[in-house]
Amino acid sequence: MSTPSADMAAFKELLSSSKHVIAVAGAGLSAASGIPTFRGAGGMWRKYDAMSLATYIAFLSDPSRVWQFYHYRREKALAAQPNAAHIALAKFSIESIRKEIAPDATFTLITQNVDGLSTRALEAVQSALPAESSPPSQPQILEMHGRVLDVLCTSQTCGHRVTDPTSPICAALGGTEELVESGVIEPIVDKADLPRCSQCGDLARPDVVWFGELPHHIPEIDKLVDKATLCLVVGTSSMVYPAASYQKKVREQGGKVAVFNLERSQGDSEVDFLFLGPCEETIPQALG
Ligand code: BV8
Ligand code: ZN
Repeated sequence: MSTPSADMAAFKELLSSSKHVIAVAGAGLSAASGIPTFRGAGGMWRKYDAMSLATYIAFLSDPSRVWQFYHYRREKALAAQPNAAHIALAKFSIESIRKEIAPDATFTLITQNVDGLSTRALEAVQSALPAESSPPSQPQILEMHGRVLDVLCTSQTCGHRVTDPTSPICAALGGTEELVESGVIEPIVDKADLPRCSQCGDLARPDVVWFGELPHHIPEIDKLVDKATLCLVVGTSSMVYPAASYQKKVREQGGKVAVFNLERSQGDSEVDFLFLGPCEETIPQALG
């Protein structure tokens, strides 16, 4: 396998003749917006490995700690703005704009991120344009791991889910986000004071996909991956599955893969293009 090319002109040439493009994004896409990545800072939140908190078992055993982790991430998401990479990907998903760059291409962004910034970027781009003449031929964004501002009732008989942007989501969690920095012993928030379901009053959980849970939109994503001729991999360590498996699948079916990352990531020595640098710079160059 030859080494990946860093020739942006050659990539733009390929993009202009691509038929079915997907982008698989991870936490690095939102880093420039101030959202901590999973493995940045050693993947730690307070003294915990972030990955160990993103599980249902962790929630069952310590809902206070897990809710403080998600309250911290909610507040980060609420304070953040989409960056130039979110905007460039959003513009590329608008058919009238994409046609200038890749006339025959379809495009969907598949994001692992739960911060909602890609959706906010698309809404901002769409509001600045006249309405598209026809609806997009396929979904523009698929948030496969859910959204951190969504909450889900833990009662099996209720299961009410709602987007709740309230800050703080409940009084008892207010102010705990500061404790991350000072590293003080975390408070224990009584279960009764944690977020409750607005329908039945039972304990609510963050409505994100935890490890061991099935990601959203899998059948749709599998179809898009199967027909993809070009896969952009943006700001992900490519260590979480099934998202990490898509680039290899596209390559195996004869498609091309371009990685956009600040540093080397899993599987990137086998790809066609590797653009090392901040994606908030390289993605606007690539899609502009
Ligand atoms: C599942 C929501 C069954 C919560 C998250 C094989 C197949 C299927 C499953 C597995 C498998 N092997 C193992 C599994 C199990 C597991 C898994 O992958 N484990 C890992 C640890 C090995 N997967 C699951 O459990 C998944 N469910 O498999 O169900 C199934 C599946 C399919 C079909 C049928 C059945 C569910 C996984 C979802 C977990 N939830 N998020 C939350 O956010 O709290 S994942 C979590 O990690 C985040 O979403 C995050 O996005 C994601 C991945 O991390 P990255 O995004 O890559 O972030 P990271 O910090 O690692 O890297 C950041 C990168 O950005 C770095 O490379 C850095 O260099 C770069 N960067 C930084 N700044 C910039 C930058 N790049 C460019 N510019 C910059 N400025
Ligand atoms: Zn309920």
